[in-house]
Amino acid sequence: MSLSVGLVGMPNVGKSTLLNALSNARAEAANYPFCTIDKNVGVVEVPDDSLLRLRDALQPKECVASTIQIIDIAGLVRGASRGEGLGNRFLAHIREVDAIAHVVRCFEDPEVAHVDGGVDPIRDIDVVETELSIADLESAERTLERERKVHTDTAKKRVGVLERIVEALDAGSAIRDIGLTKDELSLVNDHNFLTAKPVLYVANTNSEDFRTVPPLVSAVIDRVRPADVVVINARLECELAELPDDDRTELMSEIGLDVPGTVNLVRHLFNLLGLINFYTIANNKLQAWKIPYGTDAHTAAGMIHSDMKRGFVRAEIAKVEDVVKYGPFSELRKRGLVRAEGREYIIEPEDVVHILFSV
Ligand SMILES: Nc1nc2c(ncn2[C@@H]2O[C@H](COP(=O)(O)OP(=O)(O)O)[C@@H](O)[C@H]2O)c(=O)[nH]1
Ligand SMILES: [Mg+2]
Repeated sequence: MSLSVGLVGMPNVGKSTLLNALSNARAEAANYPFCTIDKNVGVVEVPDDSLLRLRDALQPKECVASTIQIIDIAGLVRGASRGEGLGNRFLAHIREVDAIAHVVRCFEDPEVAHVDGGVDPIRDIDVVETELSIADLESAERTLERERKVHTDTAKKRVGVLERIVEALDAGSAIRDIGLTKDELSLVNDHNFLTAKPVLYVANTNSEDFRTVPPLVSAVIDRVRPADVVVINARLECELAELPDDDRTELMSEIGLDVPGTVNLVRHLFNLLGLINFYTIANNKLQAWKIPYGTDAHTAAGMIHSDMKRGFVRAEIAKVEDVVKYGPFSELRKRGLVRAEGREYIIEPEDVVHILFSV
């Protein structure tokens, strides 16, 4: 399972700089609109305190964190839905991601050109969201026209949902905000509607003091409420990433950060994707596995190995805290700290999982 977040936004807002800071994948950061024509992909480890605590306690030979993919999608401009600025290709890339991190420029810098005049994150948000909505509207209307000529029950249901979608988009709402049920959405989501995807906003600032919120960022927070806004200084994060540990800690405390902005961002993206981690320990290997929150033990077993799903007998569940305190499962069993659960058990955060199976 490879889950991905797309960095979406106007050109020159700092998307590639951000991906650089986030991963080793070196996207080219240049002061030139459209410098990223092909999508750039970074694979980022999910920062995970529980995994580190388990590692310190168990000292396994190998420790594997879970990862998410971050895709740098080239800048969107006004008119993208009509094909401006390589628009349709960019929109197609957004269609493939599971969630959107909408990067907005909140930094002034005379050296960095702005495609639409001055720095104005609210206008930028409007431009990008309008383009995504128009793309969805066109695709919904096309399908609606086609489905109205079909007279099956499913087609009728699809028409009902599509009519609500068209009405909402016409009124300026995003599909994610109109309260469609999962079933309703799955009836029509072969389109991979852009405005149905979960979104958070990344306010890229020049700030060197994260104890206060710059005015432009406040404006963004007000504009997008109740969506999540992550404040970051992408350029500074690139420098942070290259510093030796001591210097990094010192700089972070100077600017008022408890953790690097990149770590904070990836945590928010992980939540945005609706994921949690569970853990396995086997053959001296400790591993974190990401799953959508609400996944049952049987499905989770299948992510580890298809045999474990096929031959599933039961899942033994312990808690991270107990493993950290008392050590491996053999020790926990003696203390009555291991629960046996069946295939329907919903995996919870902080679960350490041992699947019993027989094939
Ligand atoms: N001053 C300042 N410049 C930045 C910041 N983030 C990115 N830039 C610069 O803005 C320009 C465009 O950044 P880039 O990451 O290529 O933008 P993209 O088009 O959104 O991918 C580059 O010259 C970056 O160095 C920032 O936080 N502050
Ligand atoms: Mg770029």
